[in-house]
Amino acid sequence: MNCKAVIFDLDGVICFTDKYHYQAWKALADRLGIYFDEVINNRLRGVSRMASLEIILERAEKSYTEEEKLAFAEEKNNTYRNLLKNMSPADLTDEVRETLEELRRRGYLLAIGSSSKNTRFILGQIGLATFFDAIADGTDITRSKPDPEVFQIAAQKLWMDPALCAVVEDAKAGIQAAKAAGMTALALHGDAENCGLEDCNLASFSSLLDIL
Ligand code: B16
Ligand code: MG
Repeated sequence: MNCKAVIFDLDGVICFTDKYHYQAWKALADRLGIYFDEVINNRLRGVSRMASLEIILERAEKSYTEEEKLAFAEEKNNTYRNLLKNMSPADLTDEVRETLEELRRRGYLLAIGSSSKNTRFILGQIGLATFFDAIADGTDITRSKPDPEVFQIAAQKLWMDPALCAVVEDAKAGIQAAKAAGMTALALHGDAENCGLEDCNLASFSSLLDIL
């Protein structure tokens, strides 16, 4: 594989903030009396906060104004950020940390490509605030995955040809985004696995070291 840079999704790949997203959306949905479960939650992976809210509101019995929706999104984000305060470097697995360090030793450029506006806060919590060569996140983009924008910006920040970038993703929307950006798409966990668009399924995070 001709690859010089690896762009990692954050939520569901580097760390498991997905359980906190679920808890925070569930609290909001329960308060509003809207049915929400883990299956619906899977559709939120890699999707922006407002687009996630729209998916949840598909089950609502009334419609809400834009102002109300913005307030709901803020309420969810406040709950989510409170949960993120519980995270620490212990939430980064040895496997992920050692694999990242080995990739760096082998000379790959390493970046984050996440839809989350909380990316830098999360990286700080798990001790990776200054580790990556570039970060492209929800604060850089106008369109979330499956649009390729976040990965294109990550490649630009690395000064790297997209064709030489591999993306590691847990969401089908992320695999679609990587392919649309002209990158190699590596699926790990989630609905990315066997979605039919990936170039390769990773058995584990550390199997990156065998594939690259
Ligand atoms: P925030 P990723 C995505 O992160 C999450 O998978 C998705 O569930 C979330 O809605 C999105 O970030 C926005 O997050 O509300 O923190 O801005 O998988 O692209 O790293
Ligand atoms: Mg993800």
